[in-house]
Amino acid sequence: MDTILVIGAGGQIGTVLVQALQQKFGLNRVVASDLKTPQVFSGIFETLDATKAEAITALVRRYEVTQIYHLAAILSASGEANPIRTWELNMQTVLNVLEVARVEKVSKVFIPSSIAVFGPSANPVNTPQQSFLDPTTVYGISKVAAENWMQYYYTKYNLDVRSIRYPGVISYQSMPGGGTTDYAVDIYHKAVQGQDYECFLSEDTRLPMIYMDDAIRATLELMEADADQITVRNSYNLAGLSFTPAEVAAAIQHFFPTFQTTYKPDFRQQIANSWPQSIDDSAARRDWGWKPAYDLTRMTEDMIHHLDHQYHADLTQV
Ligand code: NAD
Ligand code: AKB
Repeated sequence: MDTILVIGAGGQIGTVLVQALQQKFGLNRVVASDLKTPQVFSGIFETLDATKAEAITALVRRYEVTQIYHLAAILSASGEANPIRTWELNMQTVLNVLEVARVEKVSKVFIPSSIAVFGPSANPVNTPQQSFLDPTTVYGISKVAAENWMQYYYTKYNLDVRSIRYPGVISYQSMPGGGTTDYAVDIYHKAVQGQDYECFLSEDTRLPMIYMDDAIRATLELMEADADQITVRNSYNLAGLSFTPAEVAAAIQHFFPTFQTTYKPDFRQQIANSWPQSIDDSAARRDWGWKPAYDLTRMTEDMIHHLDHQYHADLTQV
């Protein structure tokens, strides 16, 4: 029976992934951990600073952990405010997780990468799995280094470490934590609250995105795949959908015809300009059968449905 440790469980992806893992493995088989202690939580939660390897080891031993999902990181936009701290946190936590997993014989590890590994040298349209990686952010640099460390631990120690280069993740369940793609969540919240939106990217900035349901399903499918199906051991390209701010605003206007978006690009525009517009994920499709389920229309319907319910329910409680 597997026991799962999730590190960075309180973040945008962790909040949703923990629930999916609890459903799959059982409430008592998932140990959620984060620097921040949640106010309300169902299941096992442990406060953990993943920069401390001995603290990870203690949890792995106490709960006899067999799988680790390591989600703690500082993302692209926040990372530029403090590059050295971002490098130190992103690298130290990844190295700690890999080394603890090796020493403690953890059977599977998941560490996400990002489309942020790509930079100006990669072909921006249908960006291939194998591209020259010259990221412009410290976040992207740390993800490229993490990918190389994952490949190293697999090749040298046969550690079963798996990874996905997530596009920007869009969710109603949790808020994003300091990325360049965050606008694509914020815009829905504003629309559902009856407010207009000022976007920090230009209207024609096309970026790869993915709906949270697809991102979680991809993660679980990759982790369930037989080890001999996994031919990419640094990180798999993954595509969900691609759109511009103007396109998502138009999709929202279908539900809220008076909704207006204005555009005031800031420093995040340069980051977005260095990233792909769309992703070639043929290796993930071939190796473990990846196929996204959500397009822009279906995602918009689902986001608005859930956010409407959240805000409506909040209002009735006031
Ligand atoms: P997030 O910023 O929302 O959450 C990160 C969590 O890590 C936070 O809850 C934070 O408290 C925790 N954390 C920070 N430092 C820690 C430490 N020292 N020890 C333990 N926990 C610590 O991030 P997210 O959006 O959920 O992303 C999760 C992972 O997925 C990251 O590796 C990120 O790079 C990757 N990713 C996310 C996206 C996206 O759009 N959300 C896209 C590509 C890749
Ligand atoms: C960010 O914008 O930094 C993240 C990512 C794509 O890695 N959402």
